[in-house]
Amino acid sequence: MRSVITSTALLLAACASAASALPQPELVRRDIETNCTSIKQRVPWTFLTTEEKAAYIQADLCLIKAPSTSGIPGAKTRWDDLQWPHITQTVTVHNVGAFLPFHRIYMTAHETLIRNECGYTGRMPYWDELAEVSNMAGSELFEDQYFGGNGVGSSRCIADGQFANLTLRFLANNRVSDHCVTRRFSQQAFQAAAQANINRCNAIKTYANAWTCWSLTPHSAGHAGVGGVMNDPTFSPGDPIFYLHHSYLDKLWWEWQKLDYPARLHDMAGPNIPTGTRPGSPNYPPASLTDYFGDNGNVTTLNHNLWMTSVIPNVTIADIMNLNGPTVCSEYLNAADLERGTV
Ligand SMILES: *[C@@H]1O[C@H](CO)[C@@H](O)[C@H](O)[C@H]1NC(C)=O
Ligand SMILES: *[C@@H]1O[C@H](CO)[C@@H](O)[C@H](O)[C@H]1NC(C)=O
Ligand SMILES: *[C@@H]1O[C@H](CO)[C@@H](O)[C@H](O)[C@H]1NC(C)=O
Ligand SMILES: *[C@@H]1O[C@H](CO)[C@@H](O)[C@H](O)[C@H]1NC(C)=O
Ligand SMILES: [Cu+2]
Repeated sequence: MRSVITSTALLLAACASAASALPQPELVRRDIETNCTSIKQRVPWTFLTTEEKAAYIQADLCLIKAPSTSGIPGAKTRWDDLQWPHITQTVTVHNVGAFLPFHRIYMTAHETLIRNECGYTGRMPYWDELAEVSNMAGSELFEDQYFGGNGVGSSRCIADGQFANLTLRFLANNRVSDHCVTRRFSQQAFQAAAQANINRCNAIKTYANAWTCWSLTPHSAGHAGVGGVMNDPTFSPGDPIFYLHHSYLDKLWWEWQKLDYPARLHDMAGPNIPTGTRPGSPNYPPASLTDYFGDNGNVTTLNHNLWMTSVIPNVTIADIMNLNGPTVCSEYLNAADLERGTV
């Protein structure tokens, strides 16, 4: 891990020359001392080495080829097993305070599987959406040797890239039916990744108000920009690009948390059932989902249980609030720092 002295020196140097009144997350110290001993790095996709890129794709393909071990009806592969926590809990992990925490631990669930079951040893990539906001379709991610490009024809199935033949199983409401990975690129929808939308969220002081901001435009950019499977609230993790998008969103939340350190390490709030969903209505979550929250009320708390079905053990929101803590034990590196060679 990089020394605290280096980070502090950087911070002081940066503050001295900072002219803007806007929050500047990249200038905030990144390393927070914890019991996490071998911190794992997350870098923009384009900063992975060629070997890491190939190994990362191979690791996802390994999960796609490996037989399911979960016993979930309809699951055939480990990729299906990994999708299940998101499929079966869609109504209680979106439009709620636990939205960002759930997706933070979900990134770790994916990382754990590719490292433990598929031998991935590289750094984890995120999609640096802001850097690519002017030309999403031109992203290196969509090249043939990686994630492939836009959907084609009336089916919108992807026809090139390393996941061209990926068959997904799960649809909404736990239904099972084989389908392909579809995409329908929209550069217009991707514009939501713009800096102004990030600034707007960073200017909000409490999680109670900030979580909805993050869940709107910065979140919609990757989903609606890629379109197809990615634009479905339930089965979007079927497209391997999902993990790079949500890791980026997680980075944005983490940067917001560090804007008021350490207070925001413990700032949790928001409804635990989507607002406007009334008890007794057809979309009200069943007791099988709500009974395990552990919130003792209708507000999301640090005590909230995050369930990754059989993929990795349950944790609470308290466990994942500190990205550098022992549960996630990761840090995000910015393109600018990597280019300057300061990390
Ligand atoms: C680190 O671990 C020690 C011993 O297990 C514990 O007492 C301490 O609270 C932990 N510190 C953090 C920051 O988690
Ligand atoms: C997909 O399947 C087709 C037909 O079997 C095959 O030619 C192609 O190489 C496969 N592509 C990938 C990326 O596996
Ligand atoms: C929780 O319920 C109370 C009482 O019905 C309500 O006033 C409050 O707005 C609710 N809070 C959330 C976060 O839904
Ligand atoms: C994890 O959470 C789920 C959902 O509440 C629960 O059914 C399961 O028993 C929990 N697992 C453990 C080991 O506590
Ligand atoms: Cu989601």
